[in-house]
Amino acid sequence: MVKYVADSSIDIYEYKGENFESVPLVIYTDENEFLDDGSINIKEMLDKLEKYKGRSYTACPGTEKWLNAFEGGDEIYVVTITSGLSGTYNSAMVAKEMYQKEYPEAKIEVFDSLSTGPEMEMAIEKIVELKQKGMEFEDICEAVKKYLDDVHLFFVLGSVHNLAQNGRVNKVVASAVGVLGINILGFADEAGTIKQVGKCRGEKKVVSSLMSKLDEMGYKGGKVRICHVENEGLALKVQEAIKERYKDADIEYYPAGGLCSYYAERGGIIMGFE
Ligand code: X90
Repeated sequence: MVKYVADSSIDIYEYKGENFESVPLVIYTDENEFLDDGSINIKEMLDKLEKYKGRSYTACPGTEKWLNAFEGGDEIYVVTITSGLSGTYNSAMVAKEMYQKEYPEAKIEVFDSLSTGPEMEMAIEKIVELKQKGMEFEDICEAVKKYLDDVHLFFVLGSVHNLAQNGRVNKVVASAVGVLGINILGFADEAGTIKQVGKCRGEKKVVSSLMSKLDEMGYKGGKVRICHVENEGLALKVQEAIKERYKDADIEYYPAGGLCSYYAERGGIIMGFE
């Protein structure tokens, strides 16, 4: 059986009736635990976190959660959040070894997205597409690695409080924390860590800065996937701005899942593009 597996930073919990499984990360405060299995009420979680004065943190899935998701599969494609910011990839790799000890015939590939959210979703789309074309396991693996080199990730965040609290952004970025109304524009760099590329205030500026960054990165009308944290308005504006220049561009947006909502925080958007 073919299985498509990703950790929950992918933002989706099912994929077009395919044999897809999302493996949950967990978001913690000392009072609450949010298992990112699609059941989190995002608005409630964000409200609670905003009021909460103590520390909050996240944890990657343990190997047993991966093994559960692999169970029954003999051709398994796994996409994880960047190994540069999370132990998720490592734990998936350990699970892969354990699974293959038990089922030596099973084929498993774990792709380190060096990214998160929409870029992972785009990888799953690509894998399913190639599989449906009848491509072989090894060829799919090679093609998807190449594809991930050509997909990039941008994000716009109104706050990096949770990223900073958990040591996932450097001091320069963190120094902008708490400056109200300022948005941080950044991207996933080659090492799969967070690079800030600018700051801006106001939606108009955000959209125009994003557009010029897209140009700089060589965007030419390819596929775009956007997840937003309670900010459908901004996602729509970005879509419109891109469609003005590339009217046939394949663009979709959707609400972020638990993990990305926690780190991107209310108002944030994350965008993957070819
Ligand atoms: O607990 C864990 O192992 C999970 C840690 C995840 C930390 C980073 C999540 C970032 C989510 C922020 C904007 C996009 C970042 C680009 C990544 C290279 C979203």
